This record gives sequence, structure tokens and C-alpha cells, in this order.
Amino acid sequence: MSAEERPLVGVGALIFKSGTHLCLVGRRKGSHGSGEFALPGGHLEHGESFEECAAREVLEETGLQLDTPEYAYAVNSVFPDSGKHYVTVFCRAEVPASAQPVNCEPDKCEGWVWVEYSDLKTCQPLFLPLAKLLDTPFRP
Ligand code: 8DG
Ligand code: MG
Ligand code: MG
Repeated sequence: MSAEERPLVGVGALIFKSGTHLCLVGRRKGSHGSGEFALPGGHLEHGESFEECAAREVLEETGLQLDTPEYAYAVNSVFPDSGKHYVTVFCRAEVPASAQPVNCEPDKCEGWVWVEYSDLKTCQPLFLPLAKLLDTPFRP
């Protein structure tokens, strides 16, 4: 196995509207999993903590500032089509109920919507790491 084939680390952000279990999801565009619903997130960069990565990706993708993202859960995914292997670390954070997400990267996402965590299964098709998270015991 070459270094390129080794698993990559992805970070997904569970952003909850304060005092609710509404979290932010969007349909992916222009990359693997195009058309699938995923959380804001991206690759962990060299030297970054999970929480720093979550805050950076969320700011880049939604314009929202996360005060204190916290580790929530991790899943292991091998994408059947591409063979890509990701370890995904999910971090959670709350934003004020008045927070307005912006679709800052419209080439990568069709737009952000608030969905009740327990209804995320109805956002089909789901990006594999998110589908895996919903099958774990994690609950907000
Ligand atoms: P980057 O490559 O600039 O770091 O990030 P990006 O441009 O935001 O790419 P991305 O496709 O959103 O994220 C990079 C990879 O992270 C993605 O191909 C697979 C992995 N990833 C997970 N879980 C999640 C998730 O929940 N959301 C997102 N957006 N990516 C995830 O493993
Ligand atoms: Mg992303
Ligand atoms: Mg990104």
C-alpha cells in the first residue's frame, strides 16, 4: 500500500442551533459524494487539532464562528466506488439561534439547511460518513 492509499482524516462539524437539535447540512457538489447530504467539514491539516479544523472549515464554508467545538464521535468509512478510506472525526458546537449560515463555497455545496438530528436519515442520499454516524449510539 502506498502512502497515497493510506486512510485520510476528515472532520465533520455538527452545528446545533442553540437550545435545539437542529443541525446544519448541505448537498455536496463537484467532488466525491456529489448530490449527497453532508455536514460542513474537510480534511485535517498538518498540525491542526480536530476542533481547530472544525472551526476553520465551518468558517470557510458557512461564515459561522464556532466558539468551542468539542469532540463528539468518530467513524471509519471505505467508499465503495472510489475506494477512498476516511477516518472521520465529528466535532459538535452550538451557535446562537440568530446565526445565519452563508453558502460561502457555492461550487462545493448547494446550500445549508437546518434539519432536526433525528430527521437526518430522511436527507437522502447521505454522504457515507454521516450515514455511518447515524448508525452509531451517538445522540446530541
Ligand atoms: P479540503 O480538501 O479543502 O480540506 O476540504 P473541502 O474542500 O471542504 O472538502 P470536503 O470534500 O468537504 O472534505 C474533505 C474530505 O473530508 C471529504 O472528501 C471526506 C472527508 N469527510 C469525512 N466526513 C466528512 C463530513 O462529514 N463532511 C465533509 N464535508 N467532509 C467529510 O470523512
Ligand atoms: Mg468541505
Ligand atoms: Mg472546506
